[in-house]
Amino acid sequence: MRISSTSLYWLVILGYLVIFTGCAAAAPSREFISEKPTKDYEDLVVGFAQIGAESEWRSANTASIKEAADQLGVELKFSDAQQKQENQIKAVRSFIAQQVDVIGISPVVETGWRDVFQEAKDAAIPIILVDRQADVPDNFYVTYIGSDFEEEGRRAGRIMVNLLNGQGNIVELVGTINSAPANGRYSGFRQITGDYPDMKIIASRSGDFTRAKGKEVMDELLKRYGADIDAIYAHNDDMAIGAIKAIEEYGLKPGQDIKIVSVDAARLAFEAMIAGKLNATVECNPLLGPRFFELALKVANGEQVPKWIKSEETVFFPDDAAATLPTRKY
Ligand code: GYE
Repeated sequence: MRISSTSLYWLVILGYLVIFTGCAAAAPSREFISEKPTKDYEDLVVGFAQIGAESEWRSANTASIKEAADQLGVELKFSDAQQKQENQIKAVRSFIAQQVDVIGISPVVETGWRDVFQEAKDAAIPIILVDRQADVPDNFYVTYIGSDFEEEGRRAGRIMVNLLNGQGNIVELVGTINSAPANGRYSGFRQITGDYPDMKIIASRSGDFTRAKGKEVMDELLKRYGADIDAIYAHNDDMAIGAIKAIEEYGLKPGQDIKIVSVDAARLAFEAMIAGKLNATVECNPLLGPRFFELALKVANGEQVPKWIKSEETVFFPDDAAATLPTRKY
């Protein structure tokens, strides 16, 4: 059969039309392929693996995160690990299973995170470290929001040098063993006091960042060293408050017979300074909620963020405590 050239021409055109319109109908538009929709706070689902409620600082931190989520309209899945790493690991796994957009975590200790962080990485869920660092390579988390713990330790060290005129016996109430703030505050303090051979750290014991443990450890240290103790360096205010109680029960005057420097600058520290029982507190800011969600949104939208968002902090002394207390938010 012969096909005329005109018919062939129309056949080819028809063929093109069929193929082209078919493809166009089946394929999504180009715009849809190349651009992911930008998320807003209301679209954001965030998992937060909190440590627990060991201190005033922690309670303020939890409140800040929950309030910020509420105000911004973010869907927050919040888990309290009751100070146990295994619970935090479980929480992260459950956030991965629920396919949240971003995971925030305050790692109770520095080590032991690689496997579970790798699982989040495999699921393409970014991790933001909030408040405490983890000992993992840089590419296991997008950013760290929090303090410079070594600098806090150095600040406490400088204050202690002044209080003791470079000479005296110090006992140290360490935070949770192997936690980032305990490690940083421990080494920062020594970077300063190490230059003063007459300042001796005669004991260094963990009070796990709690008031009860701070009191318990201090009871024991007072039994052992009694009035030989010139000063206490407490890694947080709660342990300092526990120690103050122990000193009073022992019959000495906290803030006078035994000088005390602690970290956090929570309201209870201001009250103790006003009462003359605490000599200084080094600030550590727990109000990280708004910053955390701001970064979580950026990260969820694929924006670049700095690797460390450092908190700005200062130190406080009894002289201004009464005037400053009303301005303190935690
Ligand atoms: O100093 C302490 C809390 O990780 C910086 O944890 C935080 C510390 C804070 O229990 O009070």
